[in-house]
Amino acid sequence: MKQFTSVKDIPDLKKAVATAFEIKKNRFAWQHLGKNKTMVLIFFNSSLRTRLSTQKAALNLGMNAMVLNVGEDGWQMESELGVVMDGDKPEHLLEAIPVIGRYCDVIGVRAFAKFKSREDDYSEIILNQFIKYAGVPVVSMEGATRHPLQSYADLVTIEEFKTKERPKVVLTWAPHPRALPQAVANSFVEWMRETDYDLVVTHPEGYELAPQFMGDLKVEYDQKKAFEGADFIYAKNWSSYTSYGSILSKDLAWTVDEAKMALTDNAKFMHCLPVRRNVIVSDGVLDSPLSIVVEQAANREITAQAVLKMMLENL
Ligand code: SN0
Repeated sequence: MKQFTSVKDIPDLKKAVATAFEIKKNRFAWQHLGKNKTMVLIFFNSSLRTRLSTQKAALNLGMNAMVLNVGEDGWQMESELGVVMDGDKPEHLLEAIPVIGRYCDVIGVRAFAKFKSREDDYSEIILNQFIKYAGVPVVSMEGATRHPLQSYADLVTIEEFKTKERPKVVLTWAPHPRALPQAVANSFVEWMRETDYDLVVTHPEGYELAPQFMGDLKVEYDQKKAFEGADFIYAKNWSSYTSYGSILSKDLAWTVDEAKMALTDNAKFMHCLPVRRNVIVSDGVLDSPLSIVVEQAANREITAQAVLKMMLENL
């Protein structure tokens, strides 16, 4: 695997799930693969799980891992092409990326949507510059439009906890005080559509995800109806795609609570974290045995390792 930015980069998804379970049984069995290999993890945005799980995954494979927090530890970086650099950004990605590529064998990049322009965000300017200029494989640690490491862990978690061959999986929008990217939701839909699960997406009007992710999937605008008989409830806030980056609703009637979970078939509750308690989901649900958010986060280490393993096998 030369890059990992979407489900399309996985050659065989069933095999990828099997690999994750194999790694989970003995995560230290492939230390030879990463010997004398180095991963650099570059963060343009905050992180807890992605940073620690991806670093841990690299260490499990015998790699070295170095982390750079752009903006804190490094120079502020310019990404625009042809710009006169007389402002506050001393370094251009055009030099920084190939230089970083000389110090490592794999690069991980986190670069969220900036919400200045939908066109810029949806063309993944930063991630694509890394792919073009790094000279080594690139892993997306959440780009502007997708969070594939998260979705891979989500899929493995559902496979781990499902009690039916074809579970009903519901992605529900939930309120949030800030305007968040669509990346986690886009990616979740993209990965789930590669399975044969019964996938239902529910959100208020105006929160329709980009057509390239939804395809022919219909939205259920009635959240309670969507929850009926569900096996998994995946909650996430995102800002509007159509009215790009805006918050159209903070309606707490969309918060996931015990009454709504009672409509499901004893569904497990999932969220990528960090989660705003009593805004996205009630304490009662998050602290109940139905919540599998910690197990879900734990699987981030496993699937990050699966991605790095697939890359190292090709180096
Ligand atoms: C990010 C997002 O894409 O929604 C990362 C999720 C893995 N989440 C946030 O930025 C949450 C920030 C907040 O204020 O709650």
